[in-house]
Amino acid sequence: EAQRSLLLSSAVRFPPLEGARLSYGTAGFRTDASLLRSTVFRAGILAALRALKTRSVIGLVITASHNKVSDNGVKIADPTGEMLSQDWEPFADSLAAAPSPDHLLKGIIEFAEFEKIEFDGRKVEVLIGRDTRPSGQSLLEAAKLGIGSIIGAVAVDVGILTTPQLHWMVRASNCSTQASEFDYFEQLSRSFRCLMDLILGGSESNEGNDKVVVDGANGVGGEKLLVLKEMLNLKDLEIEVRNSGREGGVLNEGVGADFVQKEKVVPSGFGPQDVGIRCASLDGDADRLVYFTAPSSSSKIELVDGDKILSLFAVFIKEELSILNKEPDASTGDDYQCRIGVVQTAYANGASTDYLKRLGLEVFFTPTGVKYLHQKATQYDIGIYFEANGHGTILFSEPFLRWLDAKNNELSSVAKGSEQQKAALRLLAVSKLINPAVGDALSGMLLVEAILRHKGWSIHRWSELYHDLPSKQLKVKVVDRTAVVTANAETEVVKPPSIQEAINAETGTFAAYDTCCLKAKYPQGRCFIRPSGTEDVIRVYAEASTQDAADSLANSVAKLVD
Ligand code: 16G
Ligand code: ZN
Repeated sequence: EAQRSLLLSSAVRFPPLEGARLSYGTAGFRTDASLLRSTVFRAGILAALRALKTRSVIGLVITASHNKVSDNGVKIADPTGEMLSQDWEPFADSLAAAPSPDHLLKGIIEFAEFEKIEFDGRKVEVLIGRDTRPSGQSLLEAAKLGIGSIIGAVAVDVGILTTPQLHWMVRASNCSTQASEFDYFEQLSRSFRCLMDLILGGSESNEGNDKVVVDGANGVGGEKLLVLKEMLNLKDLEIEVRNSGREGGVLNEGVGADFVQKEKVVPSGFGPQDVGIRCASLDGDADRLVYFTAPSSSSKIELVDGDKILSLFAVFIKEELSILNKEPDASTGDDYQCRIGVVQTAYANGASTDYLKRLGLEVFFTPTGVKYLHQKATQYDIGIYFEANGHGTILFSEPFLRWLDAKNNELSSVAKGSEQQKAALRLLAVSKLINPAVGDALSGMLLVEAILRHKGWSIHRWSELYHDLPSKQLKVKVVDRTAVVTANAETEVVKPPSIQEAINAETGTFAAYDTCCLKAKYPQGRCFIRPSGTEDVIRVYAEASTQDAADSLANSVAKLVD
């Protein structure tokens, strides 16, 4: 009864949205910030219920990532730091859509009964983090009230954080006592220094290569990187941060990883003075990372995207594993069949997939959205996942890490200081450096820097791992994006039925008996369409052996959708 009246009294303060109906998409709820208060209040209730259900610390992040500064959004992090479990998404949608406080209350009671959630007053915490958007403060208050309207749930404001920091803190809170932002920085800097100590001896001279310039998207990432840099106190790597937001630039406006990856031009604040220098760009909440170099003549940058970061990580991990498993003289006999898997989406450049397969790796495709990639990656001993847009990380299974630890202990008595033992230590350091909850631009960047240093590679050498196939992305505005339904990790349209045939005909995917006499319309052509998870559009992606061909394929398929 007390619970009912508490909920009703706060719910009346957050009238539901008229008209606009939000759904908990790939990135939670996201829209213009002025429309979000009621939704964030309800997301607070959702997070509190999730905390009661799991009896664990839950996270609530207020961010709209790479979207414009006037937008905002809210999403929930589960106890492991992963995205909210997908079976709760329909409930999130119905909470957000409840037309009145009474409906809201009724929905909550029914769901709580169904999920057997007990309101026994035992204390559970919800950590609230937010990005630098000015609307964050008022949405934070709405989230607090939502959480506070569930008896037993306590809102903990952890301030302005990158999205991956919040996910990391939720995960850490549920398995250790060291879960503060300071602990996050400590862990990153300790494991990075450890990794650097293990590679310095073997690497070639790195002259001219000891600097990286980072575009902070005028968001939270630049500021946090400056803190991390202080703690790292590096002598052999200079990190210069631009667009940290301190200079007054606007969040994501002409800056940031999304802008750089989509437009293929330098972000503002970068120019001819940076030719030849390794540059990196974070997105507005620092969960995406891309690298690039400034062009000397043409206006297009050389882009080193998520696929190439993935490839760099894969090459390195594979090499370290083979060092670890070679050297039979030092071998302790207990071999472990480590399953490495690489997870990509259909947006991955075809050249990257070919390259990874040539390395002998198992490559798996999932639909777009971190929750899908992450889940698949957990099925391997070492699962490496990345979206082309720069979001990704490496997951290590518990059994593998236990084996690695034991292996390292044994090696330290029989083969102390050997390359084999160093490989074990390097892999252990990587597992501590990389964020196990979600893609993290800061930890990802430190890992890239360490690997480049280890291999003595410039950004050009890295970029030359393979050559991207020319590609083109378009979006077509539609009234109802749900009319398009896809299968096979979004590579095939199943509804409306005729579209896939038309795409095949356009791409030149003929039945086998045709290929001997017909020349493919687009050599290396590949094209797919999918409904966006964040906007009312159908996205078109095309790839072919030349830019003109990719453009023309994308254009003709876009016409099919219109
Ligand atoms: C969200 C997803 C991102 C995906 C993007 C696609 C998360 C945390 N973020 O930003 O992974 O690439 O949506 O957007 O899952 P789209 O569906 O509009 O193309
Ligand atoms: Zn982001």
